[in-house]
Amino acid sequence: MEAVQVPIHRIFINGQWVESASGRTYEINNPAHTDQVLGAVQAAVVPDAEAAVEAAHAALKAWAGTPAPQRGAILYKAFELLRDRQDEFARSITLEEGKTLPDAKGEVKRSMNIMEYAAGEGRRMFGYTTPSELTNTVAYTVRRPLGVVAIITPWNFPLAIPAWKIAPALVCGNTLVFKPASSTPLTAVKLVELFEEAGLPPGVLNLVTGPGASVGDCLVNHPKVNGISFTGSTEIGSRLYVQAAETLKKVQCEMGGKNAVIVLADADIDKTLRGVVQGAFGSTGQRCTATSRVIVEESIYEPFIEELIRQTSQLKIGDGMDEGIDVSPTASESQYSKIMEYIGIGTEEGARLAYGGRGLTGPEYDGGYYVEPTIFTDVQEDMRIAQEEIFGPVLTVFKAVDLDDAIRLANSVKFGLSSSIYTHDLSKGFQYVDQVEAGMVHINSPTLGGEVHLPFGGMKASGVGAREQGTEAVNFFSEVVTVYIDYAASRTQAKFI
Ligand code: UN1
Repeated sequence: MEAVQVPIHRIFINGQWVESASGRTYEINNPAHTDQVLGAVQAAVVPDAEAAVEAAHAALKAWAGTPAPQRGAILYKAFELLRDRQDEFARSITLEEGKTLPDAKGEVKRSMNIMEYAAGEGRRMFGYTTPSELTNTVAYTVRRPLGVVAIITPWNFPLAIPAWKIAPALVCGNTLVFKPASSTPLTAVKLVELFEEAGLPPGVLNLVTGPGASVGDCLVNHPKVNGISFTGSTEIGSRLYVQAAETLKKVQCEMGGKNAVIVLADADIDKTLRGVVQGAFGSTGQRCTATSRVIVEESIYEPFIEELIRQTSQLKIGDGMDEGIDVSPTASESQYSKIMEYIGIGTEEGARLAYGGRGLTGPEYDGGYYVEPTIFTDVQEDMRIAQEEIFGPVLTVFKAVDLDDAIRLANSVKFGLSSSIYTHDLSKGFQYVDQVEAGMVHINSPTLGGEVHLPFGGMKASGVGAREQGTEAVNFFSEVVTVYIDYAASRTQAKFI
């Protein structure tokens, strides 16, 4: 076959698109058709990361000194550009990540919301004033940027997660080094181009692409990096947290989940099933808020499972670019292998494979990383498939005696990201809200997603540091400075203790 020329993208340092010091590039493939090469990007190395940090450091003073409403205006321009190019961005996401086009469009819309919201924060960079206990004294707080911040993002939301970190970080006056996941850098390149076009000054946002470890280590250890916002696995996040402590960086890690839906006997079963099926198999289960456990009250267990299997069997599996697809391929070969390995583990552990479980082959599927939506029943809470994050279309089902038992099961994992209950019993719903160990709690809606003006994140092994999005993001990306002014200059020594 004739070699097709693919675009080779550069990294972005100090306002210039440059080649990596490594002199190496690598190719990105479409997970639905692995022989389709979408483009090539630089395999950045430590000197690139160092140059990016230096550029960010040099740009910091001027950007931090730019009034926040002006910083917000640049974000608003970037929002408008994204609004104009929604379809192009959605296609880019589907091509490199594999999610369905409607999901990708949703991700773009969410990213627009984030940028629009963060732009407005430029006019709401509030501190507060309060009476001092001393005479002739004014006391108030102001916000300052953290400084140089490293933004490290995963492959499953190539646009939205970068957007929800970068936009608030920029409006708070930080300068950034952005390191996207090695398998989804193409949408990241587009996002950085968008900010460049919106008028961001050189050095404020720098991009390094490529496989992680050494570049990531450089950013995490670098003395000129003041903060890190990371989304990814609990394993990498906890290592990063330890490492960053050495230089006392501010850290925000958004990590894994093992999110449960509790279904009580009084729930509207039809709506519940739609929420569970969407939560478990939408986006091919590759999101940290995906539903991976469903805990069903005993009295409705059998009919619920029967209907769950029936609805799952109707899902249409295929290339995310095609119309009417519910479940698209997993994002990469390593994802595919990991998910298939867990399906094997579940079977060996003695859970019952009630539906699915196969990697799909055949003319429609060859050349893509397709896994069938999979349901395990008779799952014991100490099994690995009940405890570990699989990050794929695999749902484990549990039976609970009553609400207390269901909450106990929901809390029986190390994670605490998102959770949901389906019930019309107000009292039970509120007991659940009080007791469930999760950072995001839903009643009668799926475990997925969130609104951009509300905090996003989890407890236990799902997150450390401040929540993302909403006003919490501004709290993470800024330092609060407390100011006392003795305007009569009347005191010779401090009066408060
Ligand atoms: C969502 O559920 O809509 O990596 C967003 C993840 C999460 C984001 C999920 N940080 O899947």
